[in-house]
Amino acid sequence: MPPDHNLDDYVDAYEHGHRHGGPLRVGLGGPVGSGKTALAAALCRTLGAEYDLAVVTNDIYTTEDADFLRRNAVLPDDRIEAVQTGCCPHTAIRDDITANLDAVELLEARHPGLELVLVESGGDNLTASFSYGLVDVQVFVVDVAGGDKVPRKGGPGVTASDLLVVNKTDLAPLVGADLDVMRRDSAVVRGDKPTLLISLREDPAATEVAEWVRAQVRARQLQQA
Ligand SMILES: Nc1nc2c(ncn2[C@@H]2O[C@H](COP(=O)(O)OP(=O)(O)O)[C@@H](O)[C@H]2O)c(=O)[nH]1
Ligand SMILES: [Mg+2]
Repeated sequence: MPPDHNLDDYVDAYEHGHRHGGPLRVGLGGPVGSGKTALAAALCRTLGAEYDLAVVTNDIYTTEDADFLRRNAVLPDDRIEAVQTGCCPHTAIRDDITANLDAVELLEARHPGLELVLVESGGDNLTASFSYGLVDVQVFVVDVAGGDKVPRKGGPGVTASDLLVVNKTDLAPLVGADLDVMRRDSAVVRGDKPTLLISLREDPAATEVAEWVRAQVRARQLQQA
């Protein structure tokens, strides 16, 4: 448990983190526009036939991300739940996670064999991170268009997430971002924790991220065996 989490997180993690059975819950966080919904869609396409899978989306005032996933038919409608936060998106994934827990539990009740739930944050800034009472592991998605200084600037999403994804590498030449700098700075601030530089435009299957998710599912299943 990261040291910067508050007491409520400890209580939540105790109540929910030590759940027996139930799906692996993966948080997808990161700034607006970095590619969280595109990544959720990619993971559904790649892993949807492999795992019993569902998604929770968070939007501030709309259900746009859930609508996008439904329109693109990446999963059946009854496997996609939208939470309308009506407030700062990070509050709903960190401080008052009730609406998100309700959505996850609804999906679990509807699909008793559920193995994997993706929870996409509404997107905020570099400070947004999930409560470990809500998710088991979290992926933080930034993009190359934000500039190659982003990993160096840190923030809990960049430094403490279980996986950092730097998306839109196809745009690097257009925005003058140096991928080697982003790779090196990420390694400095993240230590041993993994970083993947990807382009969902070039690899719509999100192959490497899907492989990381598979490893997390395996780890959870072993833990519970
Ligand atoms: N060029 C490029 N655009 C991308 C890539 N991934 C996502 N996008 C686009 O970036 C925009 C924002 O993506 P979205 O998934 O909605 O971001 P979110 O706000 O983090 O959920 C959309 O127009 C996507 O099509 C990528 O790898 N390369
Ligand atoms: Mg989105």
